[in-house]
Amino acid sequence: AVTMGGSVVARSTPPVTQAVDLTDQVPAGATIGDYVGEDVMIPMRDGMKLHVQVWRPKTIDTPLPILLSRSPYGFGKAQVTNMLTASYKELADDRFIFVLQDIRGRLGSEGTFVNLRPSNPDKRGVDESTDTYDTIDWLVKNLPANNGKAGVIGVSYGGWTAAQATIGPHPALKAVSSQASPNDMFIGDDFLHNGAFRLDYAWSWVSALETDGRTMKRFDFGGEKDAFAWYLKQQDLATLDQQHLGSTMPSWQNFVKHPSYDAYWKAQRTTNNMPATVATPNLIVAGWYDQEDFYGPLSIYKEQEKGDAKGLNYLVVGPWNHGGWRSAGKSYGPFDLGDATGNWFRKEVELPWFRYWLKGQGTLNQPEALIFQTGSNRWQRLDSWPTRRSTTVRNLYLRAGGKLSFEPPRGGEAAADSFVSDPADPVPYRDRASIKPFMAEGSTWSTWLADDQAPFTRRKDVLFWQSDPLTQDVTISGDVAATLFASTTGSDADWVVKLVDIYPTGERVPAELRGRQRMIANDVFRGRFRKSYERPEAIRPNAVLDYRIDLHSASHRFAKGHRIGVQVQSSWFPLIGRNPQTYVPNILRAKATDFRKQTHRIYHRPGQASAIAVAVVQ
Ligand code: PG9
Repeated sequence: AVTMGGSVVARSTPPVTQAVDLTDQVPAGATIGDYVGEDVMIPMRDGMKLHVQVWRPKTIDTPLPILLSRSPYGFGKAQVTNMLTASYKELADDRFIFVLQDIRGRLGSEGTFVNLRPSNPDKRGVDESTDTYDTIDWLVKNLPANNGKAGVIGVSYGGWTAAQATIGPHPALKAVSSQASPNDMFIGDDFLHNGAFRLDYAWSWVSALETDGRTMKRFDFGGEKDAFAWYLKQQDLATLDQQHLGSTMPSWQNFVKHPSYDAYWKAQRTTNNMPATVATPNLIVAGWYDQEDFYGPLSIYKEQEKGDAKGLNYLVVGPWNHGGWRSAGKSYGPFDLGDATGNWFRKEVELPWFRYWLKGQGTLNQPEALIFQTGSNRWQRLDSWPTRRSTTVRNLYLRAGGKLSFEPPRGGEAAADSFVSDPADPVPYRDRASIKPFMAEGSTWSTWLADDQAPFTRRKDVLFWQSDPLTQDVTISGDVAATLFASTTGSDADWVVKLVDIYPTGERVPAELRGRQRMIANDVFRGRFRKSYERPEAIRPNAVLDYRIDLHSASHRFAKGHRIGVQVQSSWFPLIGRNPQTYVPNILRAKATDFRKQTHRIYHRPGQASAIAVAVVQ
């Protein structure tokens, strides 16, 4: 048995954090329901030993498959109990041998932790794939009563390790389910979006995870509950780790060292490392409201699809936040989802997936893409994603006078709208009162995308367009992308675009939803990367330039009587660190004097018609 001191914050989704005592991690011979637990140290090819908890049914008559989860967060007793009795109950009731592993350098495992350790193509060294290979090899050879088949499952960091398992896979690995895995930290997942730095997430996560390998310490904001105020006070982001934690944090310093899309980021891109020809069945799972890794699973699916001649790459997108399918999933914020979507997914999709591949039981009735349509609360079984079914890409034009319309602008209308973006007074990403650090006690970070977006339209630095009330339902299904024709008096700028569903105000609408603006698609783009993520450039002041902003995709029904809305702003704090609006080579090193107020303009005239392209179902 391993003995360790200290305390950790174990990942359970959602919410993010839960303190557990490691000494309590797995009492040898402990039981949870019908399962009995045991600690094992498994040797890797370089001699390091990695810690696992093995949980198996007390009596096994017929050999069972192994289901492996690998995580940097630790598996506390409370979390394992929750897994076996609730969040993985369907699988547990069906009987698998669960193996929960601390990845290299974390908690009970030896070696050095490297955040998203890049894959080692020649496999002469070690990486998460070789560690998975060695673990499975040991397990199938040594665990009593196993059937020689293994699967890997996990959410987020654990979803990423499931994706790594498919690289140079062990022959006993028969299927994975990579859930909410990040794909590219610079382009669209936890740490940056289109080159814009996710300040609170990056700081809170790195400071919690990298202070040491054994514990996960929530950063102490010195009693400051208002994360907005705390971050605004920080003058020197490049040395935040040294100032507040007394030493450098490897990931934080990498953010400082790699301000553009260089080899450091590309080496980490999950799909740059996954095999071009898909050989391991993968059930990729994503949530429309994933506040952390939404780009990841959708882009992994899309890229893997190119090499999926055998049809082993599948996609599920449900109405969930990060990991939301591990709980009931009856609602998201104030939005009723019509059914317990998480329970349904685990019973009807995830369990049959692993029963089929690991036990040879049942049939695989899995459509290529199982997509939940928000607004109508319907699952759709599609033969591709985006669907090739009858959709037409149509532009929703931003027009003069705050009008949003499928009709393009005509000459003679006002050509542009402008606003002043002041870095000293950035637009909060949520209502100020609810901005806590994302990991803080009582944080509602996990549902922030359900927040009503209407209050932001009252700010002068948020531009807003809305359609007339819809005379019939408008359903979109597929990619969403904005093209902004924009200028700034500065030499750099961020562009934030939100597509919202505006509920009517009538008496018949539940009070909480009346006039509410529901987020359907969103993202930020850092202007300096307009031509290339590799070679950022200053923006020419006052030049009208076009920016294409990927808003990912959506499957949503805007109901009759609702309106469609678009908001454009230039800051989103402290979700996104501020852009000084004066071009500096490295924004994390920007000085207070670099931050300047600037006027931004969004154009909507013929030839420069800013618009959001959506795939409208016919
Ligand atoms: N979103 C988290 C994460 C994944 C990978 C790297 C960094 C953070 C997570 O929930 O694990």
